[in-house]
Amino acid sequence: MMGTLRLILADQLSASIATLQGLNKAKDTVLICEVMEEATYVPHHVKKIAFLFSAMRHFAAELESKGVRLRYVKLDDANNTGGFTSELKRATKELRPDKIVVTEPGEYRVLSMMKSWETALGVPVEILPDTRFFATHTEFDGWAKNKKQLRMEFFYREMRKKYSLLMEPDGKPTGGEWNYDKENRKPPKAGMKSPPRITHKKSEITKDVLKLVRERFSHHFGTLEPFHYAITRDQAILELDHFITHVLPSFGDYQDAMVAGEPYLFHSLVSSYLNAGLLLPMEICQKAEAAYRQGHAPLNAVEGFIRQILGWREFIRGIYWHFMPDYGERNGLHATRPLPDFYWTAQTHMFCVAETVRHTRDHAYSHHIQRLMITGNFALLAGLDVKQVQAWYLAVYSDAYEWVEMPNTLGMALFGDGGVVASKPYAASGKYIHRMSNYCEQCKYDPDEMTGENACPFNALYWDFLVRHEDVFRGNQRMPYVFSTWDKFGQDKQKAIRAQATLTLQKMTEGQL
Ligand code: FAD
Ligand code: DLZ
Ligand code: SF4
Repeated sequence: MMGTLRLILADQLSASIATLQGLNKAKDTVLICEVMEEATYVPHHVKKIAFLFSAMRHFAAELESKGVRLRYVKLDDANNTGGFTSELKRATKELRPDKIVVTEPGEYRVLSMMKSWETALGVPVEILPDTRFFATHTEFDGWAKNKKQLRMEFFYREMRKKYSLLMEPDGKPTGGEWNYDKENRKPPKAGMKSPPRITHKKSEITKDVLKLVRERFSHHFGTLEPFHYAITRDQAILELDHFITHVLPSFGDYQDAMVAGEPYLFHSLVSSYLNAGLLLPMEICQKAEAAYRQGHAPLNAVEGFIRQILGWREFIRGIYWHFMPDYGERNGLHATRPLPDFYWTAQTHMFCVAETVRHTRDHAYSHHIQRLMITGNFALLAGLDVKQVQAWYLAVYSDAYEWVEMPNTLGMALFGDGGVVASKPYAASGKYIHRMSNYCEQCKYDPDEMTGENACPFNALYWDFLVRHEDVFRGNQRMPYVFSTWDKFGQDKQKAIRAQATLTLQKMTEGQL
């Protein structure tokens, strides 16, 4: 062969991916490979592996049906060498391409690998920008330059203007405000349920993949079946349209609510499809905006939803690439306590944590507030090791790749990046969880108790965390009343709270929490 070898990764399954631009069907070959190294660098949830392998196989089949020459390497192919570099080496030897083309990856680890290929393989390697995002690296770096603080809200406004999303002809934001977040914090109503979600008929490809994953990854975390994921772009679009019509109108109001037995509530579930490339960010935002313009969904819901994708998702990506590789080594609050087993087993009396881990285990999903204010908040308050916590988040969610997982975990949830992503820690006691969920009703612990056998562990841990890091937080302008409340407790109460926190951490270590 004398053409180009074009490598597509599992999170690059878009027809518009830069790798496929300028493809010569007569000469070029597209390489897609299922490799053990990627499936195990963290022990990914079985549903995540099944979703990606099935989506990869379907994407390859679509390309083939359009006459593209494909080299698809299955995980159990006899000659599979198990890694990107070794698979490229094998392909290069057999196909003798003039050059290799690839789109930049979503992880620094893989980018370093890519940068070594030209030397390792002796073939020119072209690494193209990932054009599926709203902001380029240069654009984000330019925005971030010379700013003392990077705030998502201001970056988001730039993106709104640039892409004319929810903007009026006079240059003002639709409705007059940029952000309707204060309307998006309603606690759940009694008996609240998520509208039913779409499931898809399983293809033979998916059945084969499920069998493979059952055989090869049964020791990984998670429940494989029932398996409801969309694995093609058409199926993902069906889910998106269903969300826009039936779920989006309530997305805003109950964005922060949590309900036992309801992993999805009014969330979109698009992250796995978006991050893998089955859906594109612009089409999602445009469909949401159209729902508002046609009177199907209120502005607080649509603005809130668009802000997640146009604002948060892009901001998070910008942060990752702007601060890597140094970012990955940060541990601003020196958090080093080992991750307790209940993050994997759900064996804890804390109902909120057990329920979030159960949702995660069964669906490779939990929604943002569960990730941030339950498992994330506990890890923050207990001072759990930042690397272990990040590895957990990277493994257990079907939408997790380091570019998006790391700033969310290290920066937003663990306040471990020195305050880049968050200007104050998302630390909360049982009171917040009690207000925003129905979890406490089913819990052994009492959210109103600070000390004693039945006290909610989050309560004493919350104060202990703040006091442990008093040097960092006492002067924080965004936490004016916190320390004055602590000061008013008086010495006896303060001592009792700290003793309770010590006991709680000891119980955690002993598996008794
Ligand atoms: P919705 O609530 O319906 O939101 C719509 C979309 O907005 C999401 O699909 C997502 O693409 C985007 N979005 C919303 N919030 C964020 C955010 N903070 N950062 C980036 N995009 C956002 N998201 C991931 O995609 N991958 C991860 O690995 C990931 N890890 C996280 C770890 C922690 C500790 C926390 C607190 C958040 C994490 N998030 C991650 C962000 C967010 O929780 C998920 O994007 C969201 O829960 C996905 O569900 P959904 O599609 O139903 O989202
Ligand atoms: C997450 C993942 C998994 C589980 N398996 C593969 C795979 O077999 N082949 C592949 O191309 N990509 C896989 N991925 C996604 C890669 O790890 C992903 O491209 C990086 O995480 C982002 O750079
Ligand atoms: Fe969680 Fe505390 Fe409520 Fe139990 S009482 S569910 S531990 S917040």
